[in-house]
Amino acid sequence: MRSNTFIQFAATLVAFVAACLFPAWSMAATHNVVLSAETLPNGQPAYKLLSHTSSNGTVPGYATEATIPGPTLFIKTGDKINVQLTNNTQSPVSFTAPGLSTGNSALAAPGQTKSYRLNARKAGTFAYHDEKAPMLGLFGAIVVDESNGHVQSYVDGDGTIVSTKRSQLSKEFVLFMVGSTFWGAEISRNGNQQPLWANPDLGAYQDDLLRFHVLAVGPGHTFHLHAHRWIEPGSSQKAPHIIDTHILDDLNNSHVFTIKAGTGVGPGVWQLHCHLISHMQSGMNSRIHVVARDSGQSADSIVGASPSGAIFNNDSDQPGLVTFIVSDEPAGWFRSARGDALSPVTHTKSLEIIPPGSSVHFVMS
Ligand SMILES: [Cu+2]
Repeated sequence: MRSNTFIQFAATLVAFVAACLFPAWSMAATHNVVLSAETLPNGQPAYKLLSHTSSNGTVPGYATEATIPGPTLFIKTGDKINVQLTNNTQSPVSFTAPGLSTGNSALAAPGQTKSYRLNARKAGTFAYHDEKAPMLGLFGAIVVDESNGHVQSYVDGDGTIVSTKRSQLSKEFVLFMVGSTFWGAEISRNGNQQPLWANPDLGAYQDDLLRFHVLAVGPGHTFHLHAHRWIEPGSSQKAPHIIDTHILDDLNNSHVFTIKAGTGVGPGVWQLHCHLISHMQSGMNSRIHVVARDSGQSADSIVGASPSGAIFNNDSDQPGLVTFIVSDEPAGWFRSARGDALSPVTHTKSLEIIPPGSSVHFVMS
């Protein structure tokens, strides 16, 4: 009895000391995230968020549909994530987040459900994706923020570096650079997530604080945004490098920065693109329109072509997008992502039928 009391006292003391020394750990949350993998109307696979519960209670407002990129998971350093993935596609899929995963990478066969575990030991934005064919659409971002709420500082018009909290951000953009396309998502100030699909036109009011999470899946890219400058992550606080271009040189790179929209340049339409000229010429181009708050113009982002948009056999008011997989397979080297479903009608997997105004996307892995 007496030794039990001592053990309880010692355990309480250890917990108290740990909470004092490592406050982030003591506030760490466990997240249970339930996902499915779905096939979008154009044949591309995508992750869909079914539920997210957190031991600290707060979760974002997710899109109700399967999206590319998949849902953006916002967590804090020290948090744990349990992911349950159900595969509703016709091919095996998986879930991995290099840098966060704790060694599990089991494939879920069609119809199967698998579980994965992640630990967020350090702050940053990390890609999660399918291991086998991530470039087709099964990818998304996990944002691990410091528990004190600080995010990347921004550079003001006069060159001053201004420290920033997440609560000050007007919007956040997630941009995946894949093949010849930017895949975008927007997270509003209140946490609501909206898919922006392929090569969207981003929107913001002048002086809005915007955080960008730029990630690459597959071969590397060089991100460049016109008219804005930001701090190179990891450069010294005293003499930070100010940049407007960043190379993402492997599968799991990410680049995160905060800007003040239009600072030093005013309202305008600014291009963002891959600086590898061949990628840019192939379509890896987007833009951000920055409008004055009193101009009466809309600061809403304009969604790009969508895998759920109007294409043959899929009616929609949105502009559609078809995707071809370019491979070394004899005869099938140029195959629509929905080639299996389409070929009874078209008698080939290499033909797509689209209305004017649609987009065509190529994936070469
Ligand atoms: Cu590129």
